[in-house]
Amino acid sequence: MEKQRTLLLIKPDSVHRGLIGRIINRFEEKGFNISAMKLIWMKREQAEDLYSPHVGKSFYEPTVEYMTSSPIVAVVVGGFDAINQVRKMNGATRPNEADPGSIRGDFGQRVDNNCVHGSDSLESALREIPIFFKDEEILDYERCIYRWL
Ligand code: IDP
Ligand code: MG
Repeated sequence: MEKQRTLLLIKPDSVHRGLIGRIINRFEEKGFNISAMKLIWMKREQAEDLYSPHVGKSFYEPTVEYMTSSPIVAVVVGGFDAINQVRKMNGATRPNEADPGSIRGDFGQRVDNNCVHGSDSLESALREIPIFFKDEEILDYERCIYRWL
């Protein structure tokens, strides 16, 4: 198993509902590193770039509108098998199909307000992270002198 970095977004509905801390907490409890984090109001170009694989689908434009409608938190989560683990912890795309215990399963109801985003593959993570972070904004825990985990 290899260490990976993945993009987690805490979507507008979650920020609005005061769930930032509880969502971050799940990944901290799991032992993942928060390698970068910022509260931003996503620009339209960023949302279009993020969802470019979905251009032409019926939900593309509403999703771009939703993601730019109010602030979000962008996070780089790092750790072993982080890409798949974060997707699992986020839960199925449709919150009504997401398992209880997952973020979408516990906090969401509708697919168009589904709480979080997680990169779906290594290729996606490598494409998505730079939409939000410069290389130097992503911290390397391997450099820490003291290790607690
Ligand atoms: P994912 O976020 O679980 O990777 P994707 O299929 O990549 O799911 O879809 C991207 C986002 O587009 C979803 O998280 C959701 O916000 C939105 N979306 C996907 N399918 C629908 C739909 O059928 N109706 C409305 N919004 C959708
Ligand atoms: Mg996706």
